[in-house]
Amino acid sequence: MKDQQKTRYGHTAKDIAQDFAEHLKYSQDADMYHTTQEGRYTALALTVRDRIIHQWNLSRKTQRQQSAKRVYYLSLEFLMGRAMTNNIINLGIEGPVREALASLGYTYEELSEVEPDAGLGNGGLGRLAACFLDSLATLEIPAYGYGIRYNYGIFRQQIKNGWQAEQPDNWLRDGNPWEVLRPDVVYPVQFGGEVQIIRERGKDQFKWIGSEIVQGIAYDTPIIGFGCKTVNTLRLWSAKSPEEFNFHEFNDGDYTEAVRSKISAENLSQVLYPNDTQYMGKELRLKQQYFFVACSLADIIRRFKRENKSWSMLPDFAAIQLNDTHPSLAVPELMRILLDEELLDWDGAWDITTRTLAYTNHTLMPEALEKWSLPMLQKILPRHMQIIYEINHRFLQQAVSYFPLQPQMLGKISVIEESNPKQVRMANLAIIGSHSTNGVAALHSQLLKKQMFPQFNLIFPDRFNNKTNGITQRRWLLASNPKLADLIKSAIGDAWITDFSRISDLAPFAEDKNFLLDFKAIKEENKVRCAAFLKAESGLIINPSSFFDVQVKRIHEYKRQLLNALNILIIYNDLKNGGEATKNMESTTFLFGGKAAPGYVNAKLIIKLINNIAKVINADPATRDRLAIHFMPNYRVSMAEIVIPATNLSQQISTAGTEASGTGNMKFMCNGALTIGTMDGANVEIAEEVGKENMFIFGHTEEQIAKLSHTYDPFSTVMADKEIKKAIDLLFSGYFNVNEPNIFEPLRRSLFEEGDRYYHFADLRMYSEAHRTARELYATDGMEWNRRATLNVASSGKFSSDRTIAEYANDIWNIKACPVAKDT
Ligand code: DL6
Repeated sequence: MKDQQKTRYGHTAKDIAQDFAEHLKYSQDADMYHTTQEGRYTALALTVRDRIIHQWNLSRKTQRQQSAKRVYYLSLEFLMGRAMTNNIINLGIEGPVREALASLGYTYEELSEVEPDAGLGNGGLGRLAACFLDSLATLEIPAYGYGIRYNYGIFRQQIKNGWQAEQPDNWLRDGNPWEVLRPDVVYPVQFGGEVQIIRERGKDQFKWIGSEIVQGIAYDTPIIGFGCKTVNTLRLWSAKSPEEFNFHEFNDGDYTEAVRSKISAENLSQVLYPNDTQYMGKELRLKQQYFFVACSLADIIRRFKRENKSWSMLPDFAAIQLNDTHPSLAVPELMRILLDEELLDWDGAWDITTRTLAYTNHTLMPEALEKWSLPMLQKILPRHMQIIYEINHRFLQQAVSYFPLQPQMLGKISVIEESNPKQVRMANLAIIGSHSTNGVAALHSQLLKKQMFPQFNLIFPDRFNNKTNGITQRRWLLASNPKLADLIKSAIGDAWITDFSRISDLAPFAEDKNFLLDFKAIKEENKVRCAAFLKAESGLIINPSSFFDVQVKRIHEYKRQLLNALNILIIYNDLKNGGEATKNMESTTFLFGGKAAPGYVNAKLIIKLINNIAKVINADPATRDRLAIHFMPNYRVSMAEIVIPATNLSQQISTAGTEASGTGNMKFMCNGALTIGTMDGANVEIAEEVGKENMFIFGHTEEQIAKLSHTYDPFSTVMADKEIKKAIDLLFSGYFNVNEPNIFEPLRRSLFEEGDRYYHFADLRMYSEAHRTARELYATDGMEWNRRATLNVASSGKFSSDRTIAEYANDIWNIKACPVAKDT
């Protein structure tokens, strides 16, 4: 190895220190007068990146030389969080990096905290995509993530007078050392215009002539496998105007108009839409979807063409997974490429398309199902609309035989909804145009077949399958809870880092008193770390020795933060009355965190309600030492990494049948929190793994809710329970909003007049009792609490995204590992 290379490859502290100093000087031009923490962070990031680049190169070369099949994960969201710690851990250089920094007078922690989160996602769906990338690389599966390089990720949340205020997330302001611009990977994407019929190679062919062109340019981020040499790629598209200016307009003196069209093109990748469960029929969003689908497919096809194989072999080289319906324009786009550009016939093109694409559904909320106004889709993508009509026509012809006497069924499964204006149903298109539709937890996948898409399940019984979600134990345990990870390593070794089923070896330690004492001490240290973080970040004063009861996730009525708040009022009333239910309650801190979609009025009001309750209760001398409530502003991946390891009780309390899976529930479990939860989403499988006796399960099941829906009356339910009534009376008495009369009226209306869609009152009594059981166990038998917490960790093996990805690889993608050799 040449000397110059050696610094860049070397993994010793000396090599790293030398490279860091060089980057500080030559990449950052830092000297004694110009030196900032940002500069030092960037120098360290570049030093780490240097140690990735070569292996990245080699990974591409290996996969290419072996003509490997690749997975393409198309997702509008990748909620990556910070890269540095994860990369350092996956490269296995944490020790030398720490030593190198220490030798220069810096700490690893201070520099890693400078990195902004890459918040290119809303919540579970985007974070799942990020965990999947980590697992794909670790399992040595050749893979690309494809998405959009938003200039602004999910908004920064501030709390002003209790209300959520949204601030732009300018995460690229100081540059992004992890990404590499690929100016040679650029594709034109067209919109609008018209479809012409032209005669080509003796046939009439459709040709789409767009009226607007935008270019997609690639930015690549390396994704490093742990304990192997594979480095995969996250390729994000940025929109650029094809010309700097419209010179015609510029020369005519209309400078503003010339700049406007450039800006309009580049608007496409400006900002992530901040909604998770409510689709928005916005034209810009539709254009974003087509933009990233068109660039990604063009890139995939270019790579396939290098293989010089017949088109029918595309599914042997490419498996394209659609992360929700956001990329479902891939169906007509791949058809368009095969029909109009490659001149295949319909049947051949359709066979290739359906064998290449697969679709994951992530929601049971009907309002989250994407539908595009047909006239808008027609205007922006006229050729795609023709293809969608044809797909639908052929599908309905085939479907008619399944419903001989029920023509109304065809209306349900049609891609076109006959409303005014007509709508294009993207989930129907994704199911019809792919070979696999999966849900993300067993219950969810059952409900997809039974409730959401029963007719499709009848027609395509083999298409529906389940892939229970998972999370990467490397970020969510090894990196974020280093002390617990060390304790686990000292007990059972480190095989669990790449084979999480091995975490079950920990189970016997649940009976080992010394282990439990260490386990408890680590939780306490994590609580101290968390309290210090929240104080420094938001000025929150938290008692680190209190019981940490945490609900962190997007704010949504179905997730029932309101149920949690109502139970807090029951506790508060009981404490004030010296009641039995709180007699031996430990001092408890309820922590909430999560963002509300900016246009979601009730979700924003729930944040305000929590903050108002917190303000009043935290100031009440009668309860102050026993009960505290805090809303942690700006919940994000890097905050989760500190809060989750500190949690005692994890709140997973959605109405049964509403949460597709949840993944926070898994992160808490493997960090030794106990769960209070409903039989919803992946909670059901968590209960199967650890046993209900090691959780606090409550509430109606999905089937019970379905039955109850015919008779449920929130008003009489409340009236029948004195404690609940008292809590409700307090809530709507103005006690928490003395100077803000009636602000919570919309919540009252939704709970009573609008029928309490999420059954808060049906479950509140059971919830309150389950919570009391949890509190009492914690207060009276700490050892038993820690025993159960340890069993939770030991039972979390199923919830690794490595397991999920292995199942996708076997059952859907038919893909194998392609190991990359270590460079010599
Ligand atoms: O599959 C990841 C994640 C699930 O764990 C959550 O239960 C689910 O709510 C979330 N879905 C979304 C909604 N997106 N859409 N459409 O974020 O997916």
